[in-house]
Amino acid sequence: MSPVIDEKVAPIYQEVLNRNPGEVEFHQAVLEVLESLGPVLVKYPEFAHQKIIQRICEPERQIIFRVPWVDDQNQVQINRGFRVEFNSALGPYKGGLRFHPSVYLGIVKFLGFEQVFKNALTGLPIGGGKGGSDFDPKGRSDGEVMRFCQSFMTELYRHIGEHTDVPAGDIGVGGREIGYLFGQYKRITNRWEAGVLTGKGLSWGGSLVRTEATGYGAVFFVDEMLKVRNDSFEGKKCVVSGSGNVSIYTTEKIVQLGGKVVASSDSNGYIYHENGIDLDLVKQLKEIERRRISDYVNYHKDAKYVAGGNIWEIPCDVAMPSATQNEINGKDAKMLVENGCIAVGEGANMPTTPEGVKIFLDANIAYGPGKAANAGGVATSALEMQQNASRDSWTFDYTEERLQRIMKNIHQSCYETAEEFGTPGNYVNGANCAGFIKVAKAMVAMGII
Ligand code: NDP
Ligand code: 2IT
Repeated sequence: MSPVIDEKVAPIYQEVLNRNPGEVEFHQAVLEVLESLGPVLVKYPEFAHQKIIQRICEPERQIIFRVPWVDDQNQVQINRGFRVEFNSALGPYKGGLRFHPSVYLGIVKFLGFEQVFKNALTGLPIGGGKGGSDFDPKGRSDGEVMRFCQSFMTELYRHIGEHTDVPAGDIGVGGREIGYLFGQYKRITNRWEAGVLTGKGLSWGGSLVRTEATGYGAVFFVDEMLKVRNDSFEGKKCVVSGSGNVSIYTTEKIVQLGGKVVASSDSNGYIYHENGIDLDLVKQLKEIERRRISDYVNYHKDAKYVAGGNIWEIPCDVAMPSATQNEINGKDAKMLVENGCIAVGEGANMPTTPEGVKIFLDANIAYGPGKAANAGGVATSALEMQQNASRDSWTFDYTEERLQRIMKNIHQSCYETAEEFGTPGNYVNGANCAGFIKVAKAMVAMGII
């Protein structure tokens, strides 16, 4: 059954539209959550009296700042930096930084809003926030990226801290950027404060499994959904979009669980390799040499590259969108379902449009929304914070086991909550209601703040 917004909630959504004009991705993320909440207000009338939904939709703090830097041609460049500290009911603000030319307030707010519920679902003590910049790292030298990161942190440092706000990576922000950001924070504050950022290098406070965590976690989540249907990854043909951090480690774990990944992409096109993607090559091209996915076919003559192609045209059993928001539209979703796709697990944040979500739900396939399926990344960030706080570091196997247990628990809580509110099998409702209730109860306990 496709969702309809409850009459008590509809005016709240209207108010969000009025107060945040033009922020279409934020509107989309809010509507998706609000559509699930009608039955929650019936069970918890105090949430309405306390105006919890209205308060949750308004970020606690939004910071927008100038980021000036000098490029390799000695030209002054100016970017815009953002940090939206959305909700700290459950812990310090926690969420990634995105460096991509499309970044503006509406993107940062949609990501920050979703992060609040995602982080609640992990069961760990983290609030929600997100940040980033319209800086485009593509084609920039290491020196340019370093100078940009230093300028960005020269403003950001005053707003963050291990007990206040703990940023990490997202699109365009990986280990290299976290290193430059941490170095500048340390220099400005004269504090070696490991817990201020996550995704750090392994020799200076980072956690094993953080690099792999989002992809591995998303596959663990889909595996749980498949188990409910007495199925598994064994022998499944899978399509994983993107070729960045999330995509690479999603592919790695699918193969470990007996599946085959036949396609990979970037914003220019996709590659199709019937025999299964050569992941070592993708890692070399993307993680080390920072090249385009099109170069893959120079090394594998039996693979094909489709410039500007739509990866969702490829028939598959399991689809795992792992690139960006709204990468699967209604037409793509219809195609996937018609081609026999039985499960979709979102490694990316909000990769499916509302029309697409409706098609997946109506088709009754196993559909795991991003805020549940990709929570393994931020959960492992919280494990990194735990290790930092106790000045300890855990083994790979122990950390991965913790991640797998967290993903199992998230799946179970979404599954049971969907049932409790009368929509069995609907992980969208399950994730939205379970995450919301956890944050809402903490907000009620803390009074009107
Ligand atoms: P990366 O920067 O490592 O990789 C991003 C990948 O997605 C690249 O292949 C990129 O292609 C592609 N992509 C990015 N933007 C677009 C676009 N506008 N159109 C088409 N393709 C695009 O980022 P991550 O792998 O870290 O992030 C991928 C997704 O996962 C994002 O939605 C992110 O929010 C989400 N996520 C990430 C987590 C993490 O821990 N890193 C945790 C949870 C969710 P190109 O190189 O051509 O731009
Ligand atoms: O969207 C996400 O959950 C992330 N980009 C990871 C955030 C984090 O703090 O690890």
